[in-house]
Amino acid sequence: METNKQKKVKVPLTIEQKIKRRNFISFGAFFALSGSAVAGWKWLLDAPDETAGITGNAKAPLRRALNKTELFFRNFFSNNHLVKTYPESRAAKNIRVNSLIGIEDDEDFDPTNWKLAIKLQNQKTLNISIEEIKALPKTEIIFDFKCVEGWDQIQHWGGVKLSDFLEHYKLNEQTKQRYMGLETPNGEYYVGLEMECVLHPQTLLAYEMNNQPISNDHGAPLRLIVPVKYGIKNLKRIGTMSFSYTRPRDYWAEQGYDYYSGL
Ligand SMILES: Nc1nc2c(c(=O)[nH]1)N[C@H]1C(S)=C(S)[C@@H](COP(=O)(O)O)O[C@H]1N2
Ligand SMILES: [Mo]
Repeated sequence: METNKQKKVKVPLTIEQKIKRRNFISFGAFFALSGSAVAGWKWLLDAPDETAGITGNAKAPLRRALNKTELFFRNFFSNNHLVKTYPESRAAKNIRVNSLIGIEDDEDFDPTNWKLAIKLQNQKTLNISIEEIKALPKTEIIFDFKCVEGWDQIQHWGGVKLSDFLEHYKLNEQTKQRYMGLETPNGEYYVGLEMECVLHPQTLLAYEMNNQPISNDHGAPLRLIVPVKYGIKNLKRIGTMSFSYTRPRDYWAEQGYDYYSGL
């Protein structure tokens, strides 16, 4: 007996047909993916800018993502890890000079009258000379200094541990605040640091580079050396120090760079 049901026979695809089909799938996937990439990019471009404040110049969704990654890495690494150190023989003889914001055109700067000004509550200021700072116990560090612009160099710095300094001047009460702000004497370059990083055992108020007093270009008479951060946070020629519960202003964060800038 015959049925009118037709039997379906699967005809194997020819090579040409197979190629055609694969081309179709891969071009389809390519256009779909690039389409969504363009749409995503456009969405980001059209997104509102973040409210300029302590950080600036980024799209709001991008800043949210940056803050999330920062939180992740802060929990993951924390400011408590020690940065790798090197023997003195590895230290560079010629230390690279990067930017000179707040140093270069400061005709008013007088090295003989320089004092570190520590801003306390009630408008009080504590002024400390370089001799007083040099009289405190000295610590040296040889580590790989890293600039966000893509260079690094093993450098040798000497000075007082910032935590020793704060303890010596009985500033423990101030360190209960969450941040420290540092600025050049003319206020043109400024950074903000979380207190864990301020109190980190490798953070120095440095007055020596390769066993010599720091030269002007590198921030004489006193600069910050904070190995757990990128170069941008290592302020040269400190003029003022202050404490706060909220993030202090930060030169590069205002330009869109990461506020935390940790390593
Ligand atoms: N006052 C001041 N400090 C500064 C800068 C600056 O322009 N002005 N540049 C920062 C950057 S981006 C880096 S990488 C280091 C470079 O320090 P160096 O010039 O001693 O190598 O200093 C940091 N501290
Ligand atoms: Mo830098």
